[in-house]
Amino acid sequence: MSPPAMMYEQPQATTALHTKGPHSGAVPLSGGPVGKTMQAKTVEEMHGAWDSFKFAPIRESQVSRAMTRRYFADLDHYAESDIVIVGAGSCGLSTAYVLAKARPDLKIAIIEAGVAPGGGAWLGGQLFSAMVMRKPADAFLRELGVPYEDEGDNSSFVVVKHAALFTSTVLSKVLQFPNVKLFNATAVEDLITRTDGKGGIRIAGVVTNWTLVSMHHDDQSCMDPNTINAPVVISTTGHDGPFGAFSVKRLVSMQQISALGGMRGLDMNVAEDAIVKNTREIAPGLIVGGMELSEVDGANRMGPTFGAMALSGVKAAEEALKIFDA
Ligand code: 48N
Repeated sequence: MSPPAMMYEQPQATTALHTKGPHSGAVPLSGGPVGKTMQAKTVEEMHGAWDSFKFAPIRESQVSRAMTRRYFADLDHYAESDIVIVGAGSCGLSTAYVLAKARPDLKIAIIEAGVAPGGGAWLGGQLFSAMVMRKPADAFLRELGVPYEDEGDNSSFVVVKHAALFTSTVLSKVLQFPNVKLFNATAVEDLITRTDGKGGIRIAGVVTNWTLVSMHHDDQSCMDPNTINAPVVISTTGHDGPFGAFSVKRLVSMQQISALGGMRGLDMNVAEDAIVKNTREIAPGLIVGGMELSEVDGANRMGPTFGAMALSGVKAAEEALKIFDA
């Protein structure tokens, strides 16, 4: 005979930050008696009480259900998104922040191939920690609340003491928006298209798969992908690399653009202005920003300065809103 199922009420949330999730609530527990749980409302109350410390009891299946219920509910919810952002690097995250703040009514899905979002923005350059942003990108840092050091009134740039401070701050803010879902460790491996009846196409969403699956299509049997429909896709997949410049490369292989311009040599002054100014809709329904743009436009690279990534994200968001407000 199985042990009596015991109802275990989840402890009431102790701060406003902890809200009951969509699938929380009393769940049956079976197995040993529910031990006395430390009723600590604050960390301070735990000091000196370790001898009697005990976590609230749990059943492993509760953990599994807490994760999978939410994940698959999100997959269902975002199967029809308003905007998909491909790539959660500094440009993609900046885009997501501006869009999610401006339009809380829009469903925004971010697809990031890496387990860790952030792209190349965890270090300032060549493993050095500090991140340089040229003015006026300091305005975006103030918008996010990222502290920085100004190199002086006549300086043309500011310095964030660690690149991870910028990236973790924008990532944290983006993840807190209720209308944003980050699907990381997930790759966009194709674009959904519709014909415009005149020999052209409109981008209408993305084709996704677990990144590990995308990387092993050649050595496993066919593993079909998933899809997300969206009228606007913003691609910020960075310059060339294993997954880089994904969408613009796909436009070439779909013969929608003849060839990539190919990223040019490093020229900070030329590169950053061009990337921000030219962030745009390069095919109906597809906006490209950040360093992916350098590959299609043949723009210069800027090296270890990130103001253009942030402001290209601001511009990409504005270009997307133009489409929605049209
Ligand atoms: O950081 P990146 O590579 O791209 P951006 O454009 O956000 O920022 C570029 C910036 O880091 C620089 O390169 C700096 C300024 N240096 C310039 C220079 O001159 O060297 O982020 C792109 C993200 C990454 O996290 C990738 O994992 C992801 O996009 N990604 C994808 N995610 C999903 N599906 C894909 N097909 C895909 N391809 C790339």
